[in-house]
Amino acid sequence: MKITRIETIPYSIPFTKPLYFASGVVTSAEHVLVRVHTDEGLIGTADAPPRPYTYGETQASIAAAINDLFAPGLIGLSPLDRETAHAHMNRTVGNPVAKAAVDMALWDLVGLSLGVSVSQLLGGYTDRMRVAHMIGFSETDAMVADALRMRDQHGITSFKIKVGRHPIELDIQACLAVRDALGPQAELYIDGNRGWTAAESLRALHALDGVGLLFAEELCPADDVLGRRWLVQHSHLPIYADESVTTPAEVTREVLGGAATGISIKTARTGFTASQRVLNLCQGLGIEVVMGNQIDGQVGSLCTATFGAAFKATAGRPGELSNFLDMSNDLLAEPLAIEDGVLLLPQRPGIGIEIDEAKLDRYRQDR
Ligand code: MUC
Ligand code: MG
Repeated sequence: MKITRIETIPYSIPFTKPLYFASGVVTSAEHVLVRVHTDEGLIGTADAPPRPYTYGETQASIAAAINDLFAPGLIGLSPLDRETAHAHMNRTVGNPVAKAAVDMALWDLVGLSLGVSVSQLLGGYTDRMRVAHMIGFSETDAMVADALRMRDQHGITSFKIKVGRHPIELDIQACLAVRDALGPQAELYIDGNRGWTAAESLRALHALDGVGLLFAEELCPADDVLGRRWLVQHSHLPIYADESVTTPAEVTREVLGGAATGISIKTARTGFTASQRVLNLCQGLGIEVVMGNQIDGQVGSLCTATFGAAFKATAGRPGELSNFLDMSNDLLAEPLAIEDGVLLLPQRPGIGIEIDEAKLDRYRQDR
């Protein structure tokens, strides 16, 4: 089987409830659907969500990187030639989301051609993941209402609260209120998206002492090299790295530099191949991981769950899989569902992505 062409389809689906966080806001899913076509008629599919405030990529740059830089070297390869495909793509620096989407679409093709689910190919640990929901910035009452809605409608009991605002008391008040509303059983952790200095972060962690947080994610910028190290040394909570760890090398740098004690794995930026390397690295180093979310729609969330369910270490704690619930529509023919706090993987070959062509036609921006 040979790759014959790659389609990059920009689309836009509005969110019903925008997500606000310290580094930006997402009001509509302006993503790129990536389809890798083959001479046997099989099509590998994945999604690329541009996050300019995190990786510098845009919808247009993702399409250009794939069409102009990657496709010429990928056409003619077999989907099994993944290492060759990566060697070619890695001649271009950066562009993690564009590379990840191609990688996942190739894995999709491998699964489709074998008639096996990619999750089973990767590790096959389980067919489901518990779900953690991300609570974006809002008035405290609205943040509490969001948590209660997710608990009552979807059985979710694990929550990541966005922090990183000024004054820090805004976030402290919100965290206290969410804990108060959900009770002691709920799992809570925070994510600062680099919004605070190291000193502000430590002050907030002390003030949040009674909230019973599990860990804190990316509180200050990756460039605050010594500040991050100081925070890890002084924090009583594990400090997870997210947007500072877009490659296995960056994971090594952050962890060995003493700047992080846990890692968020996002398939949207490391696909399946590099996510596996990140996971193996973390297991070798003896540090914990969480399956993060790049504010994915259903296609991206299915990719996250595909990887997360494949391994004991990633399936062991709830993955961030619920952002799509706040979108007005999506592209899957068979929508994902979260019930009793669990997302079940579809039992289909490949990643299991079946695009509803009518929906794609409605939301695509290139026609
Ligand atoms: C997260 O975990 O940070 C927000 C920005 C981004 O790049 O990812 C999301 C969620
Ligand atoms: Mg994060």
